[in-house]
Amino acid sequence: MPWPEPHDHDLFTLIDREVDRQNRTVQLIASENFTSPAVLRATGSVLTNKYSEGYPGKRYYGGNEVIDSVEDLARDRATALFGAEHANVQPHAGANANMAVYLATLEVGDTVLGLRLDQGGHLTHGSPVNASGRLYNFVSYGVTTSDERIDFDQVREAALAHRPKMIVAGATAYSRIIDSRPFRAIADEVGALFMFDAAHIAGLIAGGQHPNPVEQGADIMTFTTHKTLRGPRGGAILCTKALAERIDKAVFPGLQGGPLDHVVAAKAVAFFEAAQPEFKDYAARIVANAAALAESLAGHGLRLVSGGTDNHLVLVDLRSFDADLSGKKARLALDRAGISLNENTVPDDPRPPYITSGLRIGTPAVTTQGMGEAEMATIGALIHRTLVGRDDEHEIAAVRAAVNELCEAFTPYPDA
Ligand code: DSN
Repeated sequence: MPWPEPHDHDLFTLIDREVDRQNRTVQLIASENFTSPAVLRATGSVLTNKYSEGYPGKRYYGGNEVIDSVEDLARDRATALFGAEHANVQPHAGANANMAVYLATLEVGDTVLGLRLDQGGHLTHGSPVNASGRLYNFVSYGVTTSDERIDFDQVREAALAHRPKMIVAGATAYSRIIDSRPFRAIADEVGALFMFDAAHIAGLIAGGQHPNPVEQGADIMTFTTHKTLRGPRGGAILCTKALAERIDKAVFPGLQGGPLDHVVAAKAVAFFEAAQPEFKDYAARIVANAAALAESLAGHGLRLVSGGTDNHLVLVDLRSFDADLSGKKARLALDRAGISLNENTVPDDPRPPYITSGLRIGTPAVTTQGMGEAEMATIGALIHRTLVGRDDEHEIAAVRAAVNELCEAFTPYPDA
């Protein structure tokens, strides 16, 4: 075939640089992970060439006999992994999965309850700058001021006052277990649908570390496949049989065009990997590592929102540590030191979302590369050292050297 020659040096040099960055620096972004070679292989396969609008057995294009089997395999593995009645594996992202659910179940202007952005919720849970907040009447609930955990009194009061058509649970920056049962009970009391956005914790659910919202009565569970679940970038929806047709129609043709078949295949690989016994051990190690990191950070005088963690992330409130240190300033200093994480709002944050007073720190990726509790103590100390020495380039360089040395023993892609 007339493939272009010479090799695209510019682009592939950039990819090589990114492999080097991932190999030599510490990845603590709570929503990131390292996929397996099998997931990478499926993502880079010729399935990217195919068009397959529709669903298995009901396509608008020919030549889909293999793709049908791939998508069936992905759907069957997803339903088996979470004990769901139906799966849609086509959403390109978690945001698309959430928007498809709204499109399937709500009319424009309908009332929905969701966790407020600065309390740990996601943009698609009704933020005014997101389509969810512009199209639907989202009413927010939050966390308590006392223990910074979901305030179920607030959820129930808001539900009784506003009679929502749907209640959305789930979070993007919340470090505690979310019990679906009180949400289910409140939804039943007001006749609302109950959707759980498990984008962050899908891998912890699959690995038996967190309760399964499907088993606890959620009508719908959305999730992403690339965070704790360790698959390719993408989203998925689980639902009851009763909602299946509406959900499928909302994903396609409602919201998206053709599915990304190479990504659907890689999702199937990730579901297979997550069903293996060793994935339970992996999920347990993510949680243990987050607890160890929390202990180290708290030991260095950093305040943790809610006092700690039950999942894969820690949310640090920097205000009591250093009133001048915003989340953004801290993140930029840590970036220079080779530690990647993100600034994040903390509950009732006085700073805007692009500055923030907090840091969100996650352990899925470092756990995948084999780091354990001893390394979490080291990373906690290096984060503290960077925050204190953020204006001293010698200190930053010293931390970066220590990070590089740590990563040498845990290189995620040594053969890349
Ligand atoms: N960007 C994802 C996260 O980091 O949590 C959510 O969209």
